[in-house]
Amino acid sequence: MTTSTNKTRRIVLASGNAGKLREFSALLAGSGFEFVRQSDLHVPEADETGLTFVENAIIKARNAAEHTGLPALADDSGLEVDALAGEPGIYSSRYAGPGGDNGANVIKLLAALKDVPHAERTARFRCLIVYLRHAADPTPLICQGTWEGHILDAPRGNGGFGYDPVFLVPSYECSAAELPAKIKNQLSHRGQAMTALLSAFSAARS
Ligand code: ITT
Repeated sequence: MTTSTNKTRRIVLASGNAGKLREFSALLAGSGFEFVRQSDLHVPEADETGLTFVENAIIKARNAAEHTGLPALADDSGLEVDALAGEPGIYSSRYAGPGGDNGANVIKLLAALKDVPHAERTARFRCLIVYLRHAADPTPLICQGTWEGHILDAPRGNGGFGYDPVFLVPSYECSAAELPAKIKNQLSHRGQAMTALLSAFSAARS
C-alpha cells in the first residue's frame, strides 16, 4: 500500500480512531483507493471546533490534506439518544471528558438513562464522510449514513468500538459489539456513508 498506479487513488485517512480505521480498511478493500493513515504521515490531530458533524469532518479532512498534499477522507460520527435530546451527538467521543475514553463514555450514558424504559431508549448513530481532493477543494464530496437502534441497560459483546456494546441492533437482537465486523459494516452508519461515497466516485468516473 505504498505506491499508486493510474487506476488507484492514494488518499490519507484523517482519523486517529483505531476502531474507525479498522472499519475503513475493510470498507475500502478492493475499491481502487490506496490509503495511508494520517498518523503514519505525522499529521497532528485537528481541533474539532465545529458545531456540526459536517463542519468537523471538513476540518479534519482539510487538516490532513494540508499536511500531506494528498486527497483526504474524514469521518465525523456520533450517537444521538432521543431521551437525551440528541446527546452526546457531535460530542460523543468527549462525552465523559476530553480523553475519548470509550468505557467512561458508556458508563456516563448508562447512568444518564438509568430510569428510562426500553421503549424510550431509541437512538441512532450518524456518520458524515467528507472527501477533499485537496486542502482548498471548494466542492467536497459529502455522504452520510444513519443506523437506528436502542440503548441497552448494560454492555454486551467485545467487538467494534465506542458505544457498540450498548447499541442494540433490533433486526439482529444483539448489540453492535456482538455482530461480526462484516455485518456491522453492511448495516452501519459508516458502511452506508462509505457505500454512498464509492457510488459517487463511480458515477464521477463513468
Ligand atoms: P477521529 O476524529 O480521529 O476520527 P474520534 O473518535 O474523535 O476520532 P469523532 O469525533 O467522529 O471521532 O467521534 C466519534 C465517536 O462517536 C467515537 O469516538 C465513538 O464514541 C462514537 N461512534 C462513532 N461511530 C461509532 C461506531 O460505529 N460504533 C460505536 N461508537 C461510535
